[in-house]
Amino acid sequence: AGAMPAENAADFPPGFLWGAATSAYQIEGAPEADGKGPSIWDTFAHTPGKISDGSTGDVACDHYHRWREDIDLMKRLGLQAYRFSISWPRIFPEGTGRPNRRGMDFYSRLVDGLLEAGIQPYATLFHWDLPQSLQDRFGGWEGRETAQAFADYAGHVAAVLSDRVKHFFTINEFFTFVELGHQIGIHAPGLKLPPARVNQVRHHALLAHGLAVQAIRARSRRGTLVGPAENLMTCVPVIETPAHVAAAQAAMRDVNGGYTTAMLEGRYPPRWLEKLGADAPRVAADDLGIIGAPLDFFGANVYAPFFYVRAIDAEPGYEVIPLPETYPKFPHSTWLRMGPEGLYWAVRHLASIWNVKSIHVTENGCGTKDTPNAAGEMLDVDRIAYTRHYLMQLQRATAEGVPVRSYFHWSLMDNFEWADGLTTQRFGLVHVDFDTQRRTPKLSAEQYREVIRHHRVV
Ligand code: PNW
Repeated sequence: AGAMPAENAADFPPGFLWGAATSAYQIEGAPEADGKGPSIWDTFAHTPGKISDGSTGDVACDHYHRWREDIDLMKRLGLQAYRFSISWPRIFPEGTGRPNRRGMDFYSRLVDGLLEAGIQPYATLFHWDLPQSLQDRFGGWEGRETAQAFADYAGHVAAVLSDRVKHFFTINEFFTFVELGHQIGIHAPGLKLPPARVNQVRHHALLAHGLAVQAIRARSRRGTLVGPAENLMTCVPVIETPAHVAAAQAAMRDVNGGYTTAMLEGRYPPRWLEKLGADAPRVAADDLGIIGAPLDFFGANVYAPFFYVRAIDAEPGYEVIPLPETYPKFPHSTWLRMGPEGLYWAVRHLASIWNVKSIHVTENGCGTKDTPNAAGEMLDVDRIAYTRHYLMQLQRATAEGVPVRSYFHWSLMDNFEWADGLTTQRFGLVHVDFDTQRRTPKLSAEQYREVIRHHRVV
C-alpha cells in the first residue's frame, strides 16, 4: 500500500496512514507501578533545577491508568495508527536479568485495545528512559554492555508483541539524548563529557540499534518490520536546481555522519571522521556492519530544517548557510521554527540519497502555550498553520513518488516536554489539564480529524 498514485492531485496516496505519537516517560506517570524500576529520567526530573517549571513525570498524563480513555480519544480523532514507546525499566527493572511480566502486560493490554479500536500500533523501544541501574553499573551508554542489554530487551519485547505489533522503532532520536544528555547536560543523565567520551556514547547507541535490529529479526514473527526514528538535520538547497540539490545531498551525508549516514551506509563518512580527529570513537571490527544492516523502513522525526546549502566550486563543493531569519522561531522553544520545506526535503533526501523505499514521518508538530478562551476553547491557530504548511510539503513529496507511508503528529496530547516540564510549552492536539487530568481537544484536533477524513490538507 502507499505506492499507487492518488486519484486527485491534492490527495495523499491510497493506504497512507494518519497517526499521532507519544512516549512513555512523557505521558505514563506511575513510576513505581507493577514492579517498574527507576529510569534516568525519574532521577533527572527529581534533581532540583533541571526542569524549568519544577515538574516531573511522576503523574504526567496518568496514561498508565487512563489508557482506555486515551484510546477513546484517538478514536474520536479518527486516528488510524498510534506510535507509543515502551519503558525499558517496566520490562527489565534493572535493565538486564529477568523480564517483569506485569510491566509487559500493560503494553499487551494497550496493544489489544488499540487493535480492537482499529488503530495500528507502532512501538518505539527506546525513547530516552534508560534503566537507572544500567547508568549505575555500566555508565549507561558509555558502556558497551548497555548496547547488548538493549538488544536483549528489544528481542524480548518483539518475541511477546510481534504477533500483534508489526512496526518496531529501535531508538528515538539519537542526537537528542546523546548530545543533550551527555555533552550539554540539559537532558538525562545530565553529563558534560569531553568529546571523545560523547563520541563513544554515540557509537554505542548506534551499535545498540544495530544489535536490536538483529535481535528483533531473530525473535519476531515473519513480517515484522524494524527501523529507527531519527531526527535528521535537514539541508535545504537554497535554489531548487540540480547543482544546489547535489550540494545539499552532499551536505546531508556529512552533517548526519554520526547517525543517519552511518546507519544507511554502514560507515562514518571520511569528512566526519576527519572532524573528530583523535576524539573518534573506538570501533570494533564488526560494528559498522551491524550498524549498517539493511532496514525495513526509515522513521524520520521532522520539526524544522537545519541549514540552507549552496553549491560552490571549492572543496567540498557545498557551503552551509544559515536559514532565513524570516522563518519564525516559536516563542516558547529554543530550537523550533517554522520551515515547512524541511519536511519535503527530509523525505526526498532519504529516497534520493540513500534509496530508502519506505519512510514513516514518526514525529512532526509544534509547542505552543494554548490557554482556553472565555468559552473554554483552545484556538491553537499556530498549530493549525504549522500542520497545514508542513503537510502541504509532505503531500508534494508523495505526489512526486517519494515513498512515505505514514505521518504521526507529535503529539496526541500535551505531555511532559522534557527539560521544559509540563507547562512551558504544550505539543498536544488535545489539551490536558494537569490538575484534573481532563482532556479537551484543541481546534487543531478538529483540523487533524478533517485531514484524516478527507485524506488531504485542510
Ligand atoms: C523530540 N532539536 O525532541 C522528541 O522525540 C519528543 O520526545 C519531544 O517531545 C519532541 O521532539 C518535541 O520537543 C526534540 O533540538 C528535541 O532540534 C530537540 C530537537 C528536536 C526534537
